[in-house]
Amino acid sequence: MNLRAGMETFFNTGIYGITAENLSNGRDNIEVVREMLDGGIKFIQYREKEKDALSRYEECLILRDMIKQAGGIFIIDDFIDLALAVDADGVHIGQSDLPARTVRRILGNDKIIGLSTHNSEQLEHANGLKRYIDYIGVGPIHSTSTKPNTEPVGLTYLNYSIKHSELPLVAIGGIKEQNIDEIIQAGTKTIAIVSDIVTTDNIKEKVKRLRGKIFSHMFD
Ligand code: TZP
Ligand code: MG
Repeated sequence: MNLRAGMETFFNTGIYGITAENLSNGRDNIEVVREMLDGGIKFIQYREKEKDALSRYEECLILRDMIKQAGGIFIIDDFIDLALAVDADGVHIGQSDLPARTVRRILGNDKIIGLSTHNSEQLEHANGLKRYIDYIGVGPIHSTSTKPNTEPVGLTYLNYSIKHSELPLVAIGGIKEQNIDEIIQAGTKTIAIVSDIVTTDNIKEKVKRLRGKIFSHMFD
């Protein structure tokens, strides 16, 4: 299957899981991702800004095999070289990273590229980059200590992006089991959650409950 063309099937299955070992209550990323996969998450992003390159590489080799075996998709935040080195399925980039077109040139045509957006101008720009990118991030919806010093964009921008995005989108930022309903009701099909998942004792059950909420809305 062509990964980019088939991405939406995976993408629209609810929860987009993201690692944060420093929030994982002593568990390593391998253990946390295992639980995420067991709970049914198909899209996993490796986000580790503080570790050294070798630790990231060794960990991602293991994660790549685990995620592949579970039939999931493995995205790396920020590090294009790492994504190529471990043959991940794609990368997620921000507004201050290399231009999407350049990242596409480096990665070739088969890898998935996601781009964070924070306002309507960036969304319009992302629509113009459709040839190069595969999905956009929309957020932070609410302020969050997982990514401090960023302005929340609220439901206003989420609603705007649902209406105007020509690409699949994932909502992110301060989304938790207690406030996920409004995000689902806005029409979001894919929701990224970091702290509310990785800090939880029973990640597998948490993920199942979160996915259940999205699915039950789909069949309302
Ligand atoms: N980008 C925008 S908000 C965010 C990222 C990576 C962090 C979201 O973390 P949490 O804990 O789900 O609020
Ligand atoms: Mg980034």
